[in-house]
Amino acid sequence: MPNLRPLLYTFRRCPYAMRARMALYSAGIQVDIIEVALKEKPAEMLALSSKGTVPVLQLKDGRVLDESLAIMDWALNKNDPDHWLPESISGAAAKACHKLIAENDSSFKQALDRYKYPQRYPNEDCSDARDDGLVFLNKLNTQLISQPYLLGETLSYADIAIFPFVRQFANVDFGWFENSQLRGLQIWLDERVNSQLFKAIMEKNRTLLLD
Ligand SMILES: N[C@@H](CCC(=O)N[C@@H](CS)C(=O)NCC(=O)O)C(=O)O
Repeated sequence: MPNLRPLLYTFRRCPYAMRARMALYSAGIQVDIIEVALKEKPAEMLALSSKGTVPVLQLKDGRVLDESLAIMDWALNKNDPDHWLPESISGAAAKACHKLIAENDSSFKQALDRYKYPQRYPNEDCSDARDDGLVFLNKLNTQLISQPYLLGETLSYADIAIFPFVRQFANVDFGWFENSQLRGLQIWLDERVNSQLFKAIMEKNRTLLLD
């Protein structure tokens, strides 16, 4: 039987799932939510996407999106009331956006994992992980000193896709982050984390993203 609404498999604290939930929320797309225990993934989710990562979105027509950026793109291409899609700014902004997210999702995420969970890498020396991550944070901070958002004067796809990862990094040792020289980044992160949008998508015990 077809779903009445798209079905989102998510994990509340996963930064990839957060970016997907924010885009769905902004687009005003109602979805049914299944909160997944990563240690015990539902067979139904694995049947849709065998790679076993969240988020996974099953559309009403049965199509499956199992990459967070694909979910963001799908939602915002349906409805982008706040003009998050970088293409709505300029071609150059779109290029800068995708480059920044690619760096976030590769080298920064690698540093984040080693900083946050060094025990998962028993054969690696993770003592430089924070400094490795700082390279990306410094880059973001430089941009955020001269402008309020990563791509300029307005909140965009890049801010939404990246800040959940910066939040995780900052929370590993928040005292260190607060005392760092990353002033632009601190203000930006604080605003994002305290936004109504973020609070809404982090609410517990939701069965639906929007009612
Ligand atoms: N490239 C994927 C990555 C998603 C991902 O790695 N999610 C993590 C949770 S934050 C996950 O599901 N990991 C599988 C596991 O821990 O078993 C995306 O953008 O959606």
